[in-house]
Amino acid sequence: MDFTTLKFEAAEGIGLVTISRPQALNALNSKFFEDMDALLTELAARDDIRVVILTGEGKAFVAGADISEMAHKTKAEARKFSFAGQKTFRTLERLDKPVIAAVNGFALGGGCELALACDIRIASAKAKFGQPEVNLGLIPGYAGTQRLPRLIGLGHALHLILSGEMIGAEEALRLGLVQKVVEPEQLLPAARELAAAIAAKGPHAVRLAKRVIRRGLMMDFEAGCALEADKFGSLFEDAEAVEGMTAFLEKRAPKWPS
Ligand code: CO8
Repeated sequence: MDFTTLKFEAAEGIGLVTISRPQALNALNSKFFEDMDALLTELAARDDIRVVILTGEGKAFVAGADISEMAHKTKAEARKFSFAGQKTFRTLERLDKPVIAAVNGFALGGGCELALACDIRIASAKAKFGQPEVNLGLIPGYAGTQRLPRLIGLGHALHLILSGEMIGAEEALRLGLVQKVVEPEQLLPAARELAAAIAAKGPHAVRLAKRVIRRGLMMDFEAGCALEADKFGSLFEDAEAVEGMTAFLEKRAPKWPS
């Protein structure tokens, strides 16, 4: 597929998506959402891809929504733009394969929100995070107000969103906004290593674990536990779990059924 704002390659079960508009610090414009929607449709259909890595080209992961495109919108257009972006990020979040954000630089505004919609975030020591919308007289519009407090807690989310403060990778790690910080040259190797480790696990189990965690978070505790028990049980009709447990008992590595 041919994209203007994205580069995409796939090998050994891992899809690497690079947001590529470095002249504008990968700011998210309408074309990005068009490209991303098409890529997500392809990723959902690709059984050969088990894990996806998302990163940015140049010195930014994504420096936010494209302010030059956003500045002249009417109320109705801005609302539509916000909904459309939320829908794309929700599709990304619901993708039936884990997505690792490899945050190489600025992850601001919509860029931080994009990282939040991924499943796991690894940051370069040079990465910077923030929700600077209040500096522009705005609030987050791609569900940052909803995902950030769920990830790092109410107090830290209010602090970041109300102050617009930019924080470094180590502080993001301390807050639980990212799961790991590595030297810049180690970012893609570390993301690939994690992706390969996940890709080597039982594919059905990985898909279900993500689904149960994500759906469970939207439910009350009892309903989430019921969902877990139901999916746990369903795995026992699955050749994959039979192979996984048999391999353990036979002291050998599992060979997952295709
Ligand atoms: N939109 C458009 N262009 C951008 C953006 C952006 N978000 N960020 C950077 N650029 C452009 C700059 O204008 C500049 O272009 P040019 O070379 O043509 O002047 C180029 O990228 C390089 O940027 P800088 O020269 O500013 O680079 P610096 O290293 O000096 O600064 C910063 C880097 C600190 C990241 C700085 O560029 C900056 O502050 N950028 C804006 C960050 C920001 O405010 N982001 C939040 C945007 S609002 C948002 O994301 C809301 C999301 C919800 C939308 C909901 C739909 C309605």
